[in-house]
Amino acid sequence: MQKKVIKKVCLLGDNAVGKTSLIKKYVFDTFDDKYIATIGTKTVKKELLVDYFGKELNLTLMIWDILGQKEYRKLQSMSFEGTSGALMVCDITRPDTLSSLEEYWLKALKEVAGNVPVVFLANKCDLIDDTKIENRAMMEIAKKYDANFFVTSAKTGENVETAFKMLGRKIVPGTQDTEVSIKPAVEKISPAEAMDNIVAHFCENFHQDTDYAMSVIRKSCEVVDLDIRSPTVQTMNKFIDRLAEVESDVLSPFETNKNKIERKAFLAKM
Ligand code: G3D
Ligand code: MG
Repeated sequence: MQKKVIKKVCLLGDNAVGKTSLIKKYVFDTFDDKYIATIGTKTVKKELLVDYFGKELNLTLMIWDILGQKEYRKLQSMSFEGTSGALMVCDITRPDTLSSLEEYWLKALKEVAGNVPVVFLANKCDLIDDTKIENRAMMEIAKKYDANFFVTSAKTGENVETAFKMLGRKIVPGTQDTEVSIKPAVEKISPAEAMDNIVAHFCENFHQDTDYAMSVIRKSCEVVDLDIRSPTVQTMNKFIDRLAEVESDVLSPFETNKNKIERKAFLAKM
């Protein structure tokens, strides 16, 4: 039987960089030359096939189109909840939209969703004469966040499908390039931050019901005698092992192990 997975992804970036247009092109294969104001958030579904251990995996992307105006921070944060990855979009004709990805969007995403894979897009590459962002600048930022970047055009369709597919591959365990962090590797985190990341990672992967996931967290803390106010490496290690035990009942051995490794990676950042 073909394995099926549903994942939520977001497109982030300043107003008018082309987020809505990219989604329209990818999902409906159309492009409007007129401005399509995004009101609130909208979700569209797209199924794709990704390679999973040499087999085809049916991945359904729930694609969230998010309002780019920075004043709408609360609405944006609500939309980031439970996202498995994001396309970070800038407009190749406006350099400020690239700096904004690092200064605003990546931070906002991480606050809510933790370390999730991202792919950078320099959109509107059909506007060759107005290009103001060099490939080198895109390469630098992508390298810093251990991610890929693509030059795209929602108008011509260039690299649009490739970019979405790449994100799909990154968010599915067992496919290439899954070990991606949106945090620069050099940055250190506190034990509390590590714990926060571990808990968020568990909630995101274990169960759609956060309350239920949190009850498992509380119980697991008790079992391994972990004091949430002063977690130590030893207790957090035991805690992660305990979470893996719980997860092994519902997830495959591969996914259980992958989650365990990703959670232990947070400890390594301390
Ligand atoms: P947003 O959802 O990020 O806010 P939109 O952006 O998708 O609404 O696009 C904003 C404007 O950029 C629209 O044009 C849209 O047609 C244009 N656009 C989006 N992607 C591309 C692209 O790849 N190439 C070109 N040439 N234009 C693009 P207007 O003119 O209405 O502002
Ligand atoms: Mg829009």
